[in-house]
Amino acid sequence: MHIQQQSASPSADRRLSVLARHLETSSSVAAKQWIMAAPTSSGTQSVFAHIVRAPEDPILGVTVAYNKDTSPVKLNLGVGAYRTEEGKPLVLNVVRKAEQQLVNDRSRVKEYLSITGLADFNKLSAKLILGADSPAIQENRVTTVQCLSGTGSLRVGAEFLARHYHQRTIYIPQPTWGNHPKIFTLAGLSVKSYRYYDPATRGLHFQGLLEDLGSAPSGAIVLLHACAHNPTGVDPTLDQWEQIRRLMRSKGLLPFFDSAYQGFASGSLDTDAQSVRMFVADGGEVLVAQSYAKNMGLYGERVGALSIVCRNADVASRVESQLKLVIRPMYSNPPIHGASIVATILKDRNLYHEWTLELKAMADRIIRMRQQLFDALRARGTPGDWSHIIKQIGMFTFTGLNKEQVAFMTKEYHIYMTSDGRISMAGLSSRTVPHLADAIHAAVTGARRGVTGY
Ligand code: PLA
Repeated sequence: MHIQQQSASPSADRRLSVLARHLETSSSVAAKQWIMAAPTSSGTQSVFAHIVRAPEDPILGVTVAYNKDTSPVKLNLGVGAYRTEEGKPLVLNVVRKAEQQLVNDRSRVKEYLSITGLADFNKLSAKLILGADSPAIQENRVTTVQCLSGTGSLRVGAEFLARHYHQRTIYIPQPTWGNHPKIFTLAGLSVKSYRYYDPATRGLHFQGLLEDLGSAPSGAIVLLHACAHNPTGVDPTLDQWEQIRRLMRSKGLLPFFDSAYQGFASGSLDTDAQSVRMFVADGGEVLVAQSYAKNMGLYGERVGALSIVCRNADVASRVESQLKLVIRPMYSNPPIHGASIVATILKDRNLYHEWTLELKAMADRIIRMRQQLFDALRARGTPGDWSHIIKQIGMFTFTGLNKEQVAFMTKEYHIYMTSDGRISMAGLSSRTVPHLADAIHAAVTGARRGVTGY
């Protein structure tokens, strides 16, 4: 109706007929079908009839498949989401307490936040990642905006860079989190990769990394995982970080840190922020995307922050003014609830302390799962060196299992994981380790399934 009304105007008619002529002269059948299905025709076919079904997301699609499986022994080790020993999602006690405080406070209202989000949350988030005594914060040269978790923070940072930074190429590690290339490409950056993981050693391809960054064009952006590299679980040592920093600064490469697991790798918030702090300490410019999905268990609340550390306060405030122009047409302003939970916890000494204990308990449970899985494979005499399971860090083990072996484990054992052989250690428990070890053993030895359930 709306379109018919529009086409009543002579100029709209002209545009439509030009378009129709253009399509008619092209030999494409699809184009002719498009005309047939135009809203002015009386046909009953959907205007979306040409749309092809998209594949499921490689990570989130694993959960879709898992949900359809009716087996009582099914196990979801796909998405990185923390589970308790009982296999249940966990809401931190400290989060419950903060939420209770928020609910009890009748003075709280539901007004819009500003475009940049909750001011307290932003200040406290910058302190959390850069350190309470960070000179960059004291000198007011950090601008922080509240964003929609880690993904949203990466996207806002990428949109800003595509619009305002002179070099539009970003280097991402090979491999990396599957959403990185999509986020950066859609923001308008050109994505290249640098060598990161060496399947032969199941460790860092440090030489390759230095060579690739060494030959990147001056000023290029480099995506770095602050800690707990996803999917490999392989992080540079502090000494290697220092070499990466020197190389990047000497070539004027711009670091963009993705910090999705602060506190989850080592159990310490400060230890896991060392890589970022090293780059900020040299006075150079840095972007950091933070997520509270994992370390505060706020997955669905979508709480995160983007900080841009600039050379001086004046640049930082101009950068912030432009970040607002990026955010406003995307989602106007961020949601209030999750950021209020985080701010409540971060600004209260007792709640903060309680949080660090709960975080450490989650990290420790993941580390225990590594040891148990390693021991279980050793006990079964599973061929291969599985020491990478205990050497890798963070939420995931990059097992080295191939696509066929993963498909076998899903079909025969109802174990769901991403096809690159990544397993979420946080989804395991002492109860399910034997089942997983049986499945890996069978996949590796090519044996048929002999065990039922666990
Ligand atoms: N960056 C990295 C390196 C991640 O692994 C993830 C999440 C994010 C950013 C984004 O998280 P957020 O937007 O929820 O804050 N990766 C998960 C989930 C845990 C996912 O794929 O969305 C994963 O299973 O890899």
